[in-house]
Amino acid sequence: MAGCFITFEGGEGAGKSTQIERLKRRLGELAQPALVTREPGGSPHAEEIRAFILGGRAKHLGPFAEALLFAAARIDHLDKTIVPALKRGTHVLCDRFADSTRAYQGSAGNIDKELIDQLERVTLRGTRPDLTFILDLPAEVGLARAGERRAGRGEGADRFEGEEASFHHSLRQAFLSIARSEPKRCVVINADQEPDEVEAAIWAALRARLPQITRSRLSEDAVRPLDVA
Ligand code: Z5A
Repeated sequence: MAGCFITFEGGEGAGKSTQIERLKRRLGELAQPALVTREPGGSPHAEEIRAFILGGRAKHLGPFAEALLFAAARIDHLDKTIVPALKRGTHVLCDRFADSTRAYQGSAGNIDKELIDQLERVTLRGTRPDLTFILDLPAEVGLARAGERRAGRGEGADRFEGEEASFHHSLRQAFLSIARSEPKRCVVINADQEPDEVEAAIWAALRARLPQITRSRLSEDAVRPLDVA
């Protein structure tokens, strides 16, 4: 594909949205087109499924049925948003993707790994992230951040934020285990530091892993006519 597919993963309040916006801004300064999207959601039908799951209406169906709903949303998101953007050369910065199903429904929800692998294969149909940032921090720190933000907005906890502390601890281990098993794709970032420091760590990793997108397209455009001449 012409664009790069970059996903951000981690527990609640890890700072994914904050860092995705910062990365989009940096890429914009280099004239690298980037689309910000999220899961569950990212396309009109997937957003409907998001509201259903995060509203807690699928909880009684159990983790496997929830995994199927996340997969259904992901299929629409891939077909309507992600794949078309990558094909036209736009980089996709996605807040959560298939690793969240592995961590939340697979590890923390106790679904057999082979079943999750099979579901992932039929859902993704070959479209996998080029790079995944796993924003790592103690569960308590992330939950406190998410709680503060919710209180500021007058909102209550959603389906997953309301889970017990042990669930959130096992999530952290699940994401770290994914990173260990796929070191070429995944980079673990210490998210328990100032936003500027997290941003710098992400940029350094991006320069090392996908250097082509950290170069300015403006200068490429500027030299092209000379090359032709
Ligand atoms: N889920 C699933 O179970 N299976 C799946 O397959 C998928 C998802 C795809 C989506 O929730 C839920 O769906 C999620 C997993 C599940 N569980 N929950 N809950 P969501 O999209 O509503 O929420 P989230 O993905 O967990 O994101 P978040 O809680 O909004 O956090 P974030 O995007 O990582 O963080 P943030 O919004 O950038 O920052 C949170 C607050 O911390 C905010 O006030 C910031 O200003 C502050 N912040 C950010 N960075 C820092 C630093 N470095 N220091 C201090 N404060 C900071």
